[in-house]
Amino acid sequence: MPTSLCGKWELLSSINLEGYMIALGIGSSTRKIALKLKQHKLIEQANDKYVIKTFSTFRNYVFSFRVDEEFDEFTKGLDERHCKSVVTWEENRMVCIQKGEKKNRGWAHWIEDNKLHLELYCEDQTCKQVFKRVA
Ligand code: VL7
Repeated sequence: MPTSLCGKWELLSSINLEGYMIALGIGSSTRKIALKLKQHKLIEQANDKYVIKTFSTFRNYVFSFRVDEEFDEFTKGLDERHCKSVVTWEENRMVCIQKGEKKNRGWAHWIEDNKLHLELYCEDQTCKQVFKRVA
């Protein structure tokens, strides 16, 4: 079994969130706010169902899925697009492909050095985030 991603996480660092948001077509005023946010994540699992909640003082983003089952994702409060998304495990990485209007879109989560890592990618841009565990 892969290391559990479940729990509460607090953002430590982001690299190239700006480039990722530009690739998604996010306007400059929203980008400016988003860059300053302290994000938290809550990852929960019940049987084969996962819920990933990303919180901030500005907006929250919550979605749920079953591994290996395609689902309709609407990125409400983010770029507001519809995707056909599917999450799979690749070794110890939880990998999502988000099929839709944007090419080469998806993300991957994994644990390394007790931290939660997230790579978000869209077109030719990759954003890398690291989260630390909080009680
Ligand atoms: C990823 C960047 C930037 C629009 C608002 C910013 C609000 C807090 O989807 C996410 O995580 C998933 C991967 O899909 C799994 O953990 C949340 C949000 C970070 C998106 C786009 C800026 C507008 C940020 C919700």
